[in-house]
Amino acid sequence: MTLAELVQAAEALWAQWEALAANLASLEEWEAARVQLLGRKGRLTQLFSALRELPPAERAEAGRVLNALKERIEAALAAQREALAQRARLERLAQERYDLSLPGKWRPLGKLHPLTQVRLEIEEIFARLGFDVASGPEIETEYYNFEALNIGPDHPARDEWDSFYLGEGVLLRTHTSPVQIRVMKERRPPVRIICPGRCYRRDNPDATHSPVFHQVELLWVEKGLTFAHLKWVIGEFVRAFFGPDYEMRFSADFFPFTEPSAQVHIRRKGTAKWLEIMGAGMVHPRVLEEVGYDPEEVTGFAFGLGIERMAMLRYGIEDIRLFWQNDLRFLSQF
Ligand code: 2NL
Repeated sequence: MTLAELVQAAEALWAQWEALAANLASLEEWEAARVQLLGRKGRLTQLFSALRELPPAERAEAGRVLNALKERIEAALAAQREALAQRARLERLAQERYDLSLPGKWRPLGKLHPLTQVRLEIEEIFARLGFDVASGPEIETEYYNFEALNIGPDHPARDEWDSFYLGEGVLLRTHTSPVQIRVMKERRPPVRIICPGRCYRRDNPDATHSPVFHQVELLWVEKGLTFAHLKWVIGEFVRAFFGPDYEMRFSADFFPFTEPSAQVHIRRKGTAKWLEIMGAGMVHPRVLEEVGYDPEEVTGFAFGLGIERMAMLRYGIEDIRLFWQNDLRFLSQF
């Protein structure tokens, strides 16, 4: 091969590259072209090998020609690669474009269970009156659940059938009163608390009974408290929870842990039916003594209400089992 032939071959190679470059459609094709031209067995490499066949005097000139060609091809390849990459990016972006006419994904909003809503509402009412929220264990001993509350061993509520026993002297609490016993033993009067929580009784489920239910109990112990203060607190609650259209009535009742004891009814003004909303009373002196308070020095009152019952009265729900069936047609109404 002569120098002239080599220069011609180099020009032919450039012409070939230009034809090839015009048709490169993808990065894969670009890579194939690069290997064809610059690869270890590529055309340009072959031309460089041909240098050896030239007379030594012509090799420098031929080398310059080939190196210049190599630089041009490399620069052209780099430019081509950038153009192809840009095209690929634009194509991908075009495919990714959002179609704002597509329907959105429907994500239903969750909300609190009606019993939770009612509990929080009751907590807020009493928080405004200065009561703290206290809680305690659902697994209790007979002492806290019964004995400290003046419920002796022969009281019918101690019967196996009314409580879930987990072992000797250990049971699921049947009310939240044991929380109040625990708090009173920990603190000195004045004590002003409400105790919301889950309770358990061995009732057969029906429209008004559930073996698991929720209670809020209230306790206020301080010097000089009377039944009149109890009526005031309950009256404030009735007005806040049921509204101004209700009147309230107390009648005599009995609980081992209060004396005197009462049940409280409310009635919408102008209607006939009285609805029972809670049991209440002045804390029995024996209960005060049991927690280390002096009944000659302080008095207290307490009441207990069922959260399910409050929710049923408020919303006109006739079957307590609806709270546990988790039917969204029911739950979504609250
Ligand atoms: C009801 C009646 C009541 C109490 C709960 C109570 C707690 C202590 C001391 C005295 Cl530590 N009393 N709690 C008092 C009266 C009634 O609940 O029928 N609830 C649904």
